[in-house]
Amino acid sequence: MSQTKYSTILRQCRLLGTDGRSTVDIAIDNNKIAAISPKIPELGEWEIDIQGKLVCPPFVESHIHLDSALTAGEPRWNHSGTLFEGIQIWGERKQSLTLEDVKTRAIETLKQQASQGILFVRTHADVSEPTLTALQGLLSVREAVKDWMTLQVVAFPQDGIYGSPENDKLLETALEMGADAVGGIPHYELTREDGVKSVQRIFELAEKYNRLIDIHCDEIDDEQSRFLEVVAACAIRSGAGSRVTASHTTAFGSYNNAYAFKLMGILQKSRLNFIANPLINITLQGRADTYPKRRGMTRVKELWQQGLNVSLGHDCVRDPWYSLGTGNMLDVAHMAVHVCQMTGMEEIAACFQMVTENGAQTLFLGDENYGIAAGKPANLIVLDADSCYDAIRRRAAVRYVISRGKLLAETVPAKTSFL
Ligand code: 17E
Ligand code: FE2
Repeated sequence: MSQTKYSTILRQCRLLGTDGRSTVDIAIDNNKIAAISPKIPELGEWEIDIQGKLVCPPFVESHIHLDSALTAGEPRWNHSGTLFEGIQIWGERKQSLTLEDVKTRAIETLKQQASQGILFVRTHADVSEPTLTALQGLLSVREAVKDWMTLQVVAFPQDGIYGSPENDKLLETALEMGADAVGGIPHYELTREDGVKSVQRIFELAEKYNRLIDIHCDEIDDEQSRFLEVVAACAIRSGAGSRVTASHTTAFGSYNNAYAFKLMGILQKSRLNFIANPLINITLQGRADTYPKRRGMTRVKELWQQGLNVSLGHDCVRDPWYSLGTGNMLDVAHMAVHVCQMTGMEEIAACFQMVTENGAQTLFLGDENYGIAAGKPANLIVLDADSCYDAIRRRAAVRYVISRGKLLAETVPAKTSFL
C-alpha cells in the first residue's frame, strides 16, 4: 500500500530537453530533491499535478544594480538615454542614500524577482561613495533574504577606481566588509593607462581577498575601447578565468573583424564568463550614431558558438539608466533572441540556458547547488509552458516557485475568453 513518504511530490513534470509526452514525478523532502522517476509510488503530504508543464531550475539574474533599482526619475529623468547621463543622475541621487532607502528598494525588487522565478541574484553595489551606504545596505539584505534567495554582492566603483583619490581604499574596504566579488569600470577611468591599471588592481585584490571578479568592461561603442583583452590576459596569467566575468563588453560589437577574430582566440584560452544585458544596451548604446545605428551588443552568438559561457542580465529595474525593467528573465531572453538574432530553435534554447544554467556557472554556484537532480537543494520553478521555446515566445507565467523545498510564490496565469 502507498504511504506518505515525502513532504511534497510534483506529478507529471516535463523536464528541459525531454521530447514528446514523457514526464517525471519529483519528490521533495528535507529541502532537497529526494527522488525523480517516471512514477513515484509513495505519496507526498502535499502533491501538485503539473500536467506536463515545464519544470526547470530557477532563473539566475547574473547582473543587476539593486542599489539604484526603483529610483527612475529621481531627481530627474535621463533625457539623452546615455550611460553617462545615467551616471550623473545616479551621482545626484546617491547623495541622499540611507540604509533604509537601499534596503527597502532592494528587498522589494528581490521579491518581484523571486515571484518571477529568480532564486539567484548577483547585484552590483556602488562603492565610489564615501559612506559605503549602498554596500552596507546590500550586505544586510544578503543576510535578510538568505532563507529564500541567494544574493551575491559585487563591490563596484561606479566612478572609477582612480577617478578620485579615496576610491581605491573604498574598494578594498568593501572587500574587508564582505563583498563577494570585485568590480571595475576600466572604460570610464580617466585614461587608457588608468583603465589597464584598474584591471590589474582588481585581480590583485581578488587574489588577496579570495573573491570573484565581475568587471563592467568596454560598455561603450568606441571600437578603441579594448580592456577585454586586458581582462583576458590577466585571467590567463592568473588561471582564474572561470571565477572572472566580463560584463556588457558592448564595444566588442564594434571591433573590426580582424581584431575580433584574434581576440576570440585569446578569450577561448581565458575561459572568462560573459554577461550581456540586451534590454538596456539596445537602448543605451548607439546614441552617438545617426544611421546606420549600431545595436551596441557584444557578440553573444559568436561567444556561444565558441563554447564560452555567456549569461544574460536585466541590469536595471527602473533606474537612471533604464526606466523600464520588470525583473522578468524571460523578457531578457526574448530581447536577446531578437537583438542577437538567435532565432534558430537551438539558439532559442541557448538563450534560455543563458538565464538559467549559464548564470549559475557565472555565479560560480557549484554543480551541487544548482539543477534538478536527486540530492540537490529543492530550488525549482514550474512554467506555464510546454518548452523553453514556448516560455520565451509567450514570456510564460511562472506558475510555482519552490525555494529550499517550500512554495515561495504562485502565479495564476491570465485567462482570456474570445467572445
Ligand atoms: N552603471 C554602469 O556603469 N553601467 C550600467 N549599465 C548601469 C550602471 C546600469
Ligand atoms: Fe551594469
